[in-house]
Amino acid sequence: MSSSSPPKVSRFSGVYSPENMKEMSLKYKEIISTLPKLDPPHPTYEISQYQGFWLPYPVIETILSMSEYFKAQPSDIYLCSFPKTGTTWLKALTFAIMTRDNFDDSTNPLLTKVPHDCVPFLEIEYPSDPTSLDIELPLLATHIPYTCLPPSIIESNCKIIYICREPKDTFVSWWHYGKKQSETFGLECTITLEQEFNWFHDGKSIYGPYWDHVLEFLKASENRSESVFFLTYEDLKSDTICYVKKLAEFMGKPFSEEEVNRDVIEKIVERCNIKSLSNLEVNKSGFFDVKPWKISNSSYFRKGEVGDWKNLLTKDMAKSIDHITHEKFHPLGLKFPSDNNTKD
Ligand code: PAP
Repeated sequence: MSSSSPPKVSRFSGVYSPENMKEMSLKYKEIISTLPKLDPPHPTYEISQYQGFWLPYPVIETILSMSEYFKAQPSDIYLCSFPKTGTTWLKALTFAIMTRDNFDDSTNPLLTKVPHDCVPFLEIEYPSDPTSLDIELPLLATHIPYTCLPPSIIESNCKIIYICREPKDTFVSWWHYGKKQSETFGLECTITLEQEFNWFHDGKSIYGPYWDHVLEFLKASENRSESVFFLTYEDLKSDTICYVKKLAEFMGKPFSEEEVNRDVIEKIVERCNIKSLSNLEVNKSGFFDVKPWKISNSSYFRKGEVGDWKNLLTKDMAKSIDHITHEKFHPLGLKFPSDNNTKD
């Protein structure tokens, strides 16, 4: 290595070989076989309850392995979220903030890669090859709940950014995503809206309970405010420029006056808005393809609106979700713009 090469970043303390991974996997599978299973099972994914959360088997395996071998770097920033709460947008914005000096308008990777290929997911990359997370850009993402994060993330006091979204919109986004995935791969969608809704409502959806996922990070942001930044999709939508500034400050990359005068913030916001991203060829026709996952990039971009639940949920469905949200979130002061919409 020449003296000018950047130091090798290593986030895996084990010895990587496909054989080792297989052996580890067997050990973890044994543990997973003892965990409570969803009964009756979900027709499209297998989940078990681990530390209070309903997680796919491969994710539990990854959590167990990472608790032993994942070595977070103190400068890492982790983007954490429940599925369908704004992860893709947050990835694009933080990647653009972090790399703004590295690329110009024609070379930005966001033009040719889906944001999920710019910022890796722990639970997707780690199982296929944990050394693939030895990346230099210290920006990583995960849907893993706070209590199940690799201990080294907390011990190293890494920065965490958590994005949360109103639960009814989160559920509706998930529902459409599932349908789109089925359509893309020519599969029949055998689940009814009511069934899927009941799983979400009862906390038995993938990575659920949604409310506990959010609360753990919200509490962490209160107890460790210097390390955990909590924001909502709705706030980000209502004043994107203000939140991009806050994100940059939190990430230790504040915008200079000169950058502000050059409209650097506005350009980042524009590049990452849903219209710009969804119009790119890579996001219209490409696939996010990391075995065993294959997801059409276009399924990450739908409407990107606040309040779309009104077009799908019945009044009773909305009320029952609002009831839980009121009980769980209001005591901690977390409210959404549509909170009062289903009151009689
Ligand atoms: P993931 O958990 O699978 O990564 P995630 O990105 O968190 O998905 O959520 C997808 C939602 O974010 C979609 O919402 P919708 O179904 O209500 O439309 C998607 O449209 C929205 N989204 C994606 N990119 C953006 C963006 N740049 N700005 C605003 N919303 C976005």
